[in-house]
Amino acid sequence: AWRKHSAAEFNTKEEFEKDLVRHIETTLARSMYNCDELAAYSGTALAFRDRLIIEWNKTQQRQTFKDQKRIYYLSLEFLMGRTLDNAMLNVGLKETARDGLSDLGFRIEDVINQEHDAALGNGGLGRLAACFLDSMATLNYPAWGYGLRYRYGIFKQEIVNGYQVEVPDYWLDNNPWEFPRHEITVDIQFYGNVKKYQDESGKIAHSWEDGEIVRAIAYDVPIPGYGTKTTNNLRLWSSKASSGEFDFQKFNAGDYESAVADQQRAETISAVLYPNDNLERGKELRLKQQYFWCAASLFDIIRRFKKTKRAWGEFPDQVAIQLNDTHPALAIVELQRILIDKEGLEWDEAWQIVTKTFGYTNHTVLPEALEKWSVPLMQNLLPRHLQIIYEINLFFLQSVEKRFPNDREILSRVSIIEESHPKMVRMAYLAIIGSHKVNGVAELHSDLLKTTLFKDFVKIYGPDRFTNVTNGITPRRWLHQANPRLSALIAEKLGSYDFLKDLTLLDKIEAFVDDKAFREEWAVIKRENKLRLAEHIKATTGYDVNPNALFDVQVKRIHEYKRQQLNIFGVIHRYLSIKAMSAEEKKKVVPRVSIFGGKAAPGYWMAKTIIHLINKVADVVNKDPEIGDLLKVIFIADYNVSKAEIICPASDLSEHISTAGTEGSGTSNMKFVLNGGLIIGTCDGANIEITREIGEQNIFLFGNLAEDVEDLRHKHFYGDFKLDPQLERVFDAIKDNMFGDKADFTALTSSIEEHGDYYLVSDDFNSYITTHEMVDEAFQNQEEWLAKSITSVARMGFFSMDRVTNEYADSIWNVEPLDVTEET
Ligand code: 26Y
Repeated sequence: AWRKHSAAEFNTKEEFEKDLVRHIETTLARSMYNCDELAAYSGTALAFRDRLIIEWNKTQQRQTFKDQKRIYYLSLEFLMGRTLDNAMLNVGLKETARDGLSDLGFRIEDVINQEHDAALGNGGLGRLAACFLDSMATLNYPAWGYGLRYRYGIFKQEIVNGYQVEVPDYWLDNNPWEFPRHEITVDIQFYGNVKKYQDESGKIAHSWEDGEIVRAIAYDVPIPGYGTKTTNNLRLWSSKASSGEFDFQKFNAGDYESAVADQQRAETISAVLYPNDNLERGKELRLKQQYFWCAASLFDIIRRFKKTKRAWGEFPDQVAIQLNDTHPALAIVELQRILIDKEGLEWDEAWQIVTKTFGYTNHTVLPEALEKWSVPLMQNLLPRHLQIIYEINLFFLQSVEKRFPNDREILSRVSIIEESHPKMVRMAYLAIIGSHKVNGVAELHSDLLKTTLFKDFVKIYGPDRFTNVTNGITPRRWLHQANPRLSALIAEKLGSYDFLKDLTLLDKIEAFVDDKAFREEWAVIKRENKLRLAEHIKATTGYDVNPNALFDVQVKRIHEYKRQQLNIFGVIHRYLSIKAMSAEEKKKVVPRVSIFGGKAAPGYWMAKTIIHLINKVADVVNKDPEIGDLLKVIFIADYNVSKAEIICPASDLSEHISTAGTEGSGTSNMKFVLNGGLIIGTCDGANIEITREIGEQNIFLFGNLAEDVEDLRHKHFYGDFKLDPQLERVFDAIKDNMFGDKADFTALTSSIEEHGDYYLVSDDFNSYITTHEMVDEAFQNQEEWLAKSITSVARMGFFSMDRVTNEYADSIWNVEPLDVTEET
C-alpha cells in the first residue's frame, strides 16, 4: 500500500509533463518561461530518475531478502556514456517523453544531447564493464559494480593544428544520476609499519600500524535493466581526508594550511582516471587508487556478508568477485589479510576462501600492458600486503617445487616476484594464483594465453583453471538506442522487440533477405544514418562529405598494434593512385570517406604522431581539386560513447586491422556488424569468431596469421626485411613533404624501415591494399552488398552481452538470476 504514496510513477504523457514541470519549477527552481534545453534535460532526467529510484530500492530489498549469491564486478573503468536515453528505453517510456517534450516545444534528441558522457574509462575494457552492468540487470542477476568516482574522466580531445590537445573532463556538476551516501564510509590505511605480536592463544599475529588514513565515501548509481524491474547498483568511491583527531589538532594549533594540504592530498586519490590504455606506467598514485578502491569495496562486501551471520566458509557461496584485468588484483591480498589478521582464520582456510571467491579476466597479451609494481614502492605503501604476497608466493613455489622437483627454471619463471632491479610484483601471476578461474576474451586470445603468457601455469594447475568467454555487446545500447530505425524495422518483421532480450532471434530476419520492400527500407535507414553522421562531420570539421560515398571507419584508441598507421598509409596510397589517373579512369573510382577517431594516451608520442599524420593528410586531400568527392579524410575529434552511437550505424565498412595475435577481442567490430556495416580485418581477436558466425563471404579478411608473426619478427630482426614497394611510394610522398614537414613523421616511417617493423605494417601492406580493391568492387554491386549486410546482422546473435553474462554466471560465478515475477 505504501507504494501508492509515490507520486513518481508517471505512465502517461500528461503525468510525465506534470512531473517534468514540477521538477523544473521546484527541484531546479526555474521558471517554465525561460526553460532552455538544459533545464528540459535536467527536468526529464529527474522525472525518470524518480522512477528508477523506486525500482532500485525495491531491487535492493528483494536481493537482501532472497539472500542469494551476489556478483561483484570490480573495475577501475566504467565507460557508461549517457544515461537518460537508455533509462527511457529501458522503462519503455521514450515515446511518452517525446510527446510530452514536444508539447513543451522541445525535440527529444536535442534534450538528450544536453547530457555529458560519463566517461570513466579508456576504451574496450571500460565499455565491457558498462555492458556487463546492463546485462546483469537485464537478466536479473543480483550484481554490484564497484569502481572509483573520478572527478575527471578520460580527457576531452581537441585537435589544434593537427595535434591532439587534452582538455580536462569535469563531468560532475549537476549530474542527476549519482547519489552521495555520506553515511557509507570506509577508512583506508596507507604506509605505516607491521608489528608482530603474540595473541591470547600464543599465536604469532600481525598488525599494521600508524601510517595515514584516507576516507572512502560511497556514491551510488542506479543501473536499470531492460524490460525488467531489476535495478542494480554501481558503487563508486570518492576519497576525502578522514576527519580524525589528527586534522582537528592541526586546525586547533593554527596549522590551517597544512590541514588543507592533507585534505587535498587525500582527494587526489580519486581525482583523475589514468588515461593510459594498454600501457603500464607504475605510478605510486595509481597503486594508491587501486588499494583504496579494493579495500573500500571489500570492506563493503564483507559488511554485507556479516549481516547474514554466516560462517566464513560460506563466503564463496555468497560472494563472487570478478577482477576486470589485474587492476583490482590487490583485492586478493586484502581479503587474505582481513581473514588472517582481523578475523583470525588459519592461512590455509583463508586461502581456500580467497581462491574460491575470485575470478580474473585477462584482456591483453601485450607485455607493455601487464602490470608490475616495484617491491620498494609496495613495501612503503602497503607493507603488510607485501609480506602476504611473499607468503602466497612461498607456498605457491613450494607446491610447484614438489610437483616439478627437477625443473629449477620454472620456479623463477612463475614466481610472483620478478628478480630484477628493483624487484617487481607481477600482478597477473598474483591474479592467476589467487583465482579459481582465469579467462581470456576471445578464442584466439585465450588460446594464446594458454600457449604463451600463462603456459607454465597451465602445466601447474591443469587446463581447467583457464577458459574463454568471448566478449559481447549490449544490443540495447548498440542497436536499439544507437539505431532506433533499424531496431524498429527488425521488430516489425519479427513481430516484437523480443530480440533485444534474446539476440539469437535475429536469425529470423535472414528469411527476408530477398524481400524487396525490406531491403529498400534497410538501405534507406543506412542512408539516413550516414546523413546524420555527415551532418555531425560538417558541424565539427566544416567538411562536406558525399553520403553516397563508401564510409570507411576506424574508431578506437590510437595504438601502434591497432595499426591506424596502416590505414592512413593505405589512404595515401589511394590518394596517389587517384592523382595518377586519367579523367576516364577516375570515373570508375568508388568514392570514399575515410573516417578516423580515437584518443592517444597523452604520453604516447608515436600514437600522437599518427593522429598528426591523419590530420595532415586530411588537410591536403580534402582541399585537392583533382580529388573532389573521390576521397575525403576525416578525423572526428573526441571519440567517445555518444559519438560511437552516431558513427556505428553510419558505416559501410569498418577497420579492425590489428597485427594478428595482438588484439584481445575487440568489441567495436561487433557494434559495426550489428548495425549493418561490413568489416575489413585481420585474423585477430573476435574477428575470427565473427567470420565463423556470419560466413567468410561476408567479411574482408587479409594479412598474415598469428602463427606467422613470430617468424616474421625474427626475420626482420636479423635484417631480412624489404619494404613493400607500394608502401615505399607512400613513404616517398611523405619524404617529399607532401603532408608538411617530413621530419614530423620520421619516427613513424623509420619504425618500419629501420627498426624492425614490429607490427608488420609492410608485410601486410600489399594484402591490405588488394583487399580494399575487393571492397571497392563489392560496393559497386549494391544489391549484393545489401544482402551481405542483412545476412551478417541476422547471424550476430552470439555476440550479445547476455550470452557472455550467462557464460560467466555458469562457468565462473556459479550464480543464478533472481526471480522477479512475484512481488516481494
Ligand atoms: C595497466 C593499465 C595501464 C591499463 C589500463 C587500461 C592496461 C590496459 C587497459 C585497457 C585495456 C583494454 O581496454 N583492453 C581491451 O579490452 C577489450 C575488452 O575485453 C578487448 O576487446 C580489447 O581487445 C582489449 O584491448
